[in-house]
Amino acid sequence: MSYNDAKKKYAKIGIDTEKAIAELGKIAISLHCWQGDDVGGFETTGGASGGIATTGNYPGKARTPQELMDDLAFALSLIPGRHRVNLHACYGIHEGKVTDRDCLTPANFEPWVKWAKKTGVKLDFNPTFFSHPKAADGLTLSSPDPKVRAFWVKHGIQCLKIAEYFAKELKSPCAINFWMPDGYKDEPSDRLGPRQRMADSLDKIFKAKYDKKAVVPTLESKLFGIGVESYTVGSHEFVMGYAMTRKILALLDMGHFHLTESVADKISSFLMTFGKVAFHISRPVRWDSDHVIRQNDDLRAAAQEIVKMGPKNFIVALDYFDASINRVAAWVLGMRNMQKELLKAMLVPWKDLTKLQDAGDFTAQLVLQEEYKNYPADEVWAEFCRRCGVTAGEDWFTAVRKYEKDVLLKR
Ligand code: RNT
Ligand code: ZN
Repeated sequence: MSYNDAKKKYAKIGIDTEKAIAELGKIAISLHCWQGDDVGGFETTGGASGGIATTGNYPGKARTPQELMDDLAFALSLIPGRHRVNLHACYGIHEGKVTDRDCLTPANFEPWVKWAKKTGVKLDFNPTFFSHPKAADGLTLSSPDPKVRAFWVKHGIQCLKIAEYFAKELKSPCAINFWMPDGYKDEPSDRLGPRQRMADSLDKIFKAKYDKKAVVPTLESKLFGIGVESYTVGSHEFVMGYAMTRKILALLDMGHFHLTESVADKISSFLMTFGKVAFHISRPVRWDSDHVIRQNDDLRAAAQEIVKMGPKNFIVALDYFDASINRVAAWVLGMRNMQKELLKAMLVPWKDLTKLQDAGDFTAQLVLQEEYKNYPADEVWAEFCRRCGVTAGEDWFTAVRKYEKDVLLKR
């Protein structure tokens, strides 16, 4: 079937594929730099800690800022559309001695801004409250030690400045996401104190002066992490309460809930509460394993909600890290899968299906929901890719294989 045939078939159910292609082209997804080096960063060679873990030892990981920038640029060349890159504070660039987290400044990120301008991407940001000696006991903003808390508060404030610098330089608001691993392995005696301390620390951070139009803080909740199985300070309820009362955004990570919970179902309520929803698109397998996202039911359901509620109301960032496969392929596949699901969601006549729902015709609703899954979305995807000058099918992987041979395996 050609694109024109597909276009006609969709027109019969009231779908304008041209509009879908145009809409998809407008959606910028934030590509997470940390898939490129297993959440390593440029400060230590210690690897990730703080309740998150990468597994696998696939060759070719980026070891320097230049390698990570090159890999990211190559990955972006295989992804249709214009996107964003999401940096973590531990990816600051240091001449000689490493600047500690509480003293990071925009200067540590100048080469990234230069690179972003050259590559044509905007930047998002994250303070890094893990992989650091002052986070070794698993507590940062909620630590009972006021000195530790003060250190991390300062880190948060410095990161707001860096986010503002990104926004101004690149002329695009910068989302800055706060995720703290704080929690306890075993049942704590006091569940309230750490949460009060964390709220107080966050208040101190957000009291700092920053341009509220340029910098968009988001707060990410979590159910549990490795080593902090019994209690997470920044739980879902904590984050909802904090974000609502302080008027910042809450961030949903698809791996941070019980596995039988539908994260997609939370979106509409979040939208009603906050007006905008921030997302970490991930794939938990049995736990928050951060596998590369696939075109599965969870991703489809999330994409459908994003499309129905207006992509402009969402901050969509990817968050996974698989060290057992080619890392560039992991980026490209994940981004393309996200885009494919968004496109498929745009090619469903939701208004008509809603009429069936409201009329109580659940048989027709079920039948059509299933039948529409087999409509020729692939042809529309191929046309979108063609117009973006990017390979539509699996041939992008041939380019990755070549890059692996020529660049990655030589590291
Ligand atoms: C961890 C959170 C967090 C991190 C990144 C690296 O469980 O999902 O978002 O994955 O900040
Ligand atoms: Zn996350």
